Amino acid sequence: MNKCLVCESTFSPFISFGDQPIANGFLKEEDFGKEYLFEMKVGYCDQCHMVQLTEQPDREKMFHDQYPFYSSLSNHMQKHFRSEGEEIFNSYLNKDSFVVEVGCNDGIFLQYFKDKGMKHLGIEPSSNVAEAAKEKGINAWSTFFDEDVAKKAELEYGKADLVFSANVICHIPYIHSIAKGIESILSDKGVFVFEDPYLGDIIEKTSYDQIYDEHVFFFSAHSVSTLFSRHGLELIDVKKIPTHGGSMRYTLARSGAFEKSNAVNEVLKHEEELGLTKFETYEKFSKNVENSKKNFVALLEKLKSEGKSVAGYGATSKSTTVLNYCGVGPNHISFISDTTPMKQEKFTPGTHIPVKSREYFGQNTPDYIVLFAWNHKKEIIENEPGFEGRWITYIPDVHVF
Ligand code: DWN
Ligand code: SAH
Ligand code: ZN
Repeated sequence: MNKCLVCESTFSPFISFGDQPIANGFLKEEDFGKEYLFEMKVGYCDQCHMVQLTEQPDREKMFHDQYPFYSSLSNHMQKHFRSEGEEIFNSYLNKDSFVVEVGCNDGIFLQYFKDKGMKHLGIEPSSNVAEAAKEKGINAWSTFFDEDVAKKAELEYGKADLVFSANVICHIPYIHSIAKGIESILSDKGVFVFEDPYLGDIIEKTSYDQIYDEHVFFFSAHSVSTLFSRHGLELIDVKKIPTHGGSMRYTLARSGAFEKSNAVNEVLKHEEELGLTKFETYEKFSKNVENSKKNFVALLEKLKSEGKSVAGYGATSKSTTVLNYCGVGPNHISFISDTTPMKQEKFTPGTHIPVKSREYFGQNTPDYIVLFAWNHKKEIIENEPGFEGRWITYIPDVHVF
């Protein structure tokens, strides 16, 4: 039995992915023997509806001065965050507002507010990416956000009119400290807006690759409203967004400060219909994941027996779960192409597939390529008009296109 990180009720896991390494722990050959592994299991708490990992590595093992994910490498994501900044500004802010971002990475979201000359602060523990933000003139503190850091930020800059966070809140197990910090720094009419991969999409698409060490929570409107209402924050709006393979944007404010949009009740109702509040849904998901693995391995085996060459596109965190869970290594996939300099000439965590540059891919074109960065499909297909091989995906099921 495990204890819920939100409400402390006990629950049993519904799936195990076996031993998994640090998803972003790309490594050199001399470090192959020293990898940290943990058993990755996921459970559903029927008391507060939170889907969660039962165990997560220490935060310093994942977020440090060599964190290899740089948000701004995707042009589509840059556009997404610029228009999102604009939308939030028009709805809730003015030029004198103060904006705080939890997990600003290389500054992809704060850039818009910096360009407007607005007061802002990014809090980002991975110092290499925080440094990249600072080089763009963004004001950032390189530390883990929590209740104490929120107090320090308030002392130095005052109350925040917007606390924003994208793809970060679902990474933080000490969630009550985060909620308390946000509640304390928000101004009376301030809003807390955050987005994360949506549980409904994960279930519908069998996108089990969203499950890896960094993602401790898989949110729904049910779990988010239950969690934050314990801290006096009310879910006032929700919006489905297409990023990261299907996400939800949640807007919260002090209870009673704003009228609640109809969208909240609509999504809550939709979640009941999807079965997100029923354990059986997760048992079924677990079976779908096993099937996905069987089909993925069978396809790679078949291509191998036919003598076809297969590579990968995008050395994502998500691919670490797929490769390790399916037991797929350099025998099946000869290399993975990725534009991140910090990942290139290293090997994938656990399975040790070489990561190569886009130029290398251009010179070593395979017959088939597995799209591990499937969430960037549109951008990638646009960028690769000359690729004459076939693409493989495993979302929502294993197929070639
Ligand atoms: O939640 C998280 C999200 C925001 O980002 C983090 N925990 C870690 C990370 O997850 P991911 O690694 O699964 O993210 P992406 O955005 O799917 O990673 C894309 C990878 O593909 C990057 O390494 C860059 C690479 N890439 C590429 O080689 N060519 C990306 C694009 C768009 C390209 O054209
Ligand atoms: N917001 C960016 C980055 C997401 S990657 C985007 O959407 O693209 C997840 C980020 O969360 C990493 O940069 C990591 O360093 C940061 N992070 C992890 N724990 C955190 C914490 N306690 N406070 C602030 N940021 C945190
Ligand atoms: Zn719970």
